[in-house]
Amino acid sequence: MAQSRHFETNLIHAGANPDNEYGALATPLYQTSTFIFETAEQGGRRFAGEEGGYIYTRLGNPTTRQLEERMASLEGMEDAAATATGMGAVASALMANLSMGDHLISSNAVYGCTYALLTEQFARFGIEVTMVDMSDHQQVTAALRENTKAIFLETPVNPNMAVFDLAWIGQFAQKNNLLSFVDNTFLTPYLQKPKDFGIDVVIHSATKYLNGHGDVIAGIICASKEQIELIKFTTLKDMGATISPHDAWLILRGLKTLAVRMDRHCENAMKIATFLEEHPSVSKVHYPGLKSHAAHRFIGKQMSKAGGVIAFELNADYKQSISFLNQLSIFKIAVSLGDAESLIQHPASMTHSPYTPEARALAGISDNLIRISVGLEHSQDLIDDLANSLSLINNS
Ligand code: LCS
Repeated sequence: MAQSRHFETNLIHAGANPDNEYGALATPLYQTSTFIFETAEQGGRRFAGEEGGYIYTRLGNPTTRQLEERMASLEGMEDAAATATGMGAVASALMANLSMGDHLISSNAVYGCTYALLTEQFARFGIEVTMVDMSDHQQVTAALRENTKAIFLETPVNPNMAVFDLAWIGQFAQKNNLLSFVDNTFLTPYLQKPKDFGIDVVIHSATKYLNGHGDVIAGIICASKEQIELIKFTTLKDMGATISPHDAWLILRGLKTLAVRMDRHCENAMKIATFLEEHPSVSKVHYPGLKSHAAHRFIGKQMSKAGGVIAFELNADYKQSISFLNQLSIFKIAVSLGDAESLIQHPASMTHSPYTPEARALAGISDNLIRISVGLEHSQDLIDDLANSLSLINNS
């Protein structure tokens, strides 16, 4: 039934309520590492998979389960697996499906630690990765090999807000029998549902908008029942990036306001992007909500709105860019995104420092690129803060 309800209702109600004999409105928090078996035989049956029921929180927990069912419903997928971190989600999902000798096609612009995982860690395990500009479909096609198993991307890209054509990528993957993975962290299922374009596995850093309050590190993977079972009973079980039930509980609380928060993030971001685009100290603004953005045509088709992250380039050298950050007062200099507080950071020296300078240049991450995560403060206060700091650039 929940499937036919609206997204905003599912944010609050989707997924079975864990045991709730007292009728608590909020999801009960099962802060327990293990579960008591009534008899030794019952323990054996649960381990053998002959009987349902919980065993040990690394393998499953009722509070976590509600988060998984809710997120699966929101992404329109059959099932989900919650993880300790977003990187735990990326690594568990990919490593459950790739083995030594397999080949992966990835976008050349991805979050810095994802880049390190794909280039440094995967190389140690004999998994080959080709990184391409995913807006160039010829490059994607040319990267295909006999041993290509999967394709991975973020859209919009962290940090430079490039957008890729999910319908084309979904079809390309299906035609070539590849498993497709999309990191949907920047938009959340409220603004973009990769499943609608035939994508197989959707990944999130739940640290960001899903939780939304800057107090949790977590991740989630949404996919078919079969795929989630594979991930849960291989990489997640044996490598152990399992979420804490307390973090799952906090994310369930944060999710209830996702739609209202995202609307405000998008509204504020649009005003700030417009302000930045008109400012003489800013040479380029990367925000798909702006008509000037190369992928503006995807708004209203692939993604309903452009989200709350903006990247921009200053007409300034490195020293001036750093001084611009240091002069801000409401914007906090911090990595991460998706919180109530507006955050600002310098990708080349912070989130994307695992890249070599050459790889950064290829991925379009210049040294004067600044990324902001627009928070929920009043937009005028944010614009005033930016205007004040920008006015000091030429004097620094
Ligand atoms: N995927 C994307 C798109 C991300 O932006 C991040 C983290 C991750 C995965 C990993 O998630 P985590 O393990 O941190 O929960 N992005 C960060 C960023 O841009 N600044 O700090 C972390």
